[in-house]
Amino acid sequence: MRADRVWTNARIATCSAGAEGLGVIEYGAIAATGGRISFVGPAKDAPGANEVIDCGGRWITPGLIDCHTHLVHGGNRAHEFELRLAGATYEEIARAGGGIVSTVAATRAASEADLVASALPRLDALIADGVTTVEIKSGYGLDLATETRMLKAARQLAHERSVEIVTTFLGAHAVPPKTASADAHIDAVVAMLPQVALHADAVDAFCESIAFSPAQTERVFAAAAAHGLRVKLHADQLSNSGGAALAARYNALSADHLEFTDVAGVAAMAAHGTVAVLLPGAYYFVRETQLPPITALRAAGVPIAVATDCNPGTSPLTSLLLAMNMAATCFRLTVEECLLGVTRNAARALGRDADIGSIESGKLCNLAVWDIERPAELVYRMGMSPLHARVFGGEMTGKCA
Ligand code: DI6
Ligand code: FE
Repeated sequence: MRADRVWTNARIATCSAGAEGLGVIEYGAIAATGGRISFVGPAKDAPGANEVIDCGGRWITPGLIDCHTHLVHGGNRAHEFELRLAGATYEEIARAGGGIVSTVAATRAASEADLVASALPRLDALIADGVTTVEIKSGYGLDLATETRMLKAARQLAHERSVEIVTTFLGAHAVPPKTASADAHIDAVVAMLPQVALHADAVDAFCESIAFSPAQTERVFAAAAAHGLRVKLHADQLSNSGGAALAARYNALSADHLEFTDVAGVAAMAAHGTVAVLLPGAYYFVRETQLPPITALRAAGVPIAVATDCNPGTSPLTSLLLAMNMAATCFRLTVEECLLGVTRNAARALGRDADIGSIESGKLCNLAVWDIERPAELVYRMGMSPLHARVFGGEMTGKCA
């Protein structure tokens, strides 16, 4: 069958699950029909097409996936950054009423249009790194109206740019001001779920000594399950509260951060197929020294993803390529682990692996075309994107000639 478009003369890292390593095809071609991949293989076997694009030997990877961000929020926290430079800790700032709640005030004051407008430059930065799918969490509204507005703004971004947006309800991010207790806020989060479920693809929580206990997290997870939503968790970032094991017990798509996760947590994740999402930007920005249990995750065969955690407090990072570099430099991930971490495993962390994350027939034709000699260059550079073109749903969003 004649394809709509064929990209030929390319070196392809398919990142497909059945392949060795990155699943490289030298002298390869990819065909798109109706927005999906209809062929991937040696260029000599490619089908005829209405348009043939010669990639000049460039590399093609799946479009990158940033599977953990807080991209939509009001204001910024550059001032707190200055305070931290002067010696204050993240916990001290949070306990003194700064931190997340200061972003809550700025977000509550922002309209949906304001939220879209302020997120767009951050989204454009990710897109310039070859990103085609972005997960965006709520969690800076903490009331029904603002949480809903954040999720709607996030979904609106998919109409502003050629990008797929996956939304996550993070109502249990912090206890909002003037709330009697953390338990009272969990009551409110559970009550919000029926309405926010219309705008969210999954549910997340911040399980931590400065946020919510495992018991409170479980109440959120139970409510999410009752609404048919999969869960994820900010787990064991600042201390080990057994968050990773708790997430796994609820068949979470992912457990994220994991600096303080122990071997029992890793074993539980392996048993339940929960993806480990590593967030080296936050590790770097808060100057953490406790490394996530990389060796144990590898040994247990837990899929590892890498994301920016783009947020105003602990990771004001809008480069997924730099997150890959940090994962390699700080966490000693290999080039292959970094690239699979922002493609195949990131798709799995979003429950989207049937449609995205690798270059395979039937999946959406979301690609990144790179001006590089070898995949290691994607991890090696700091501050320059070698992106040549992006393909979203089979359509070129940049030139490739
Ligand atoms: N963990 C984090 O690192 C961010 N949220 C979370 O649950 C911090 C968000 C912020 O400080 O605004
Ligand atoms: Fe986060």
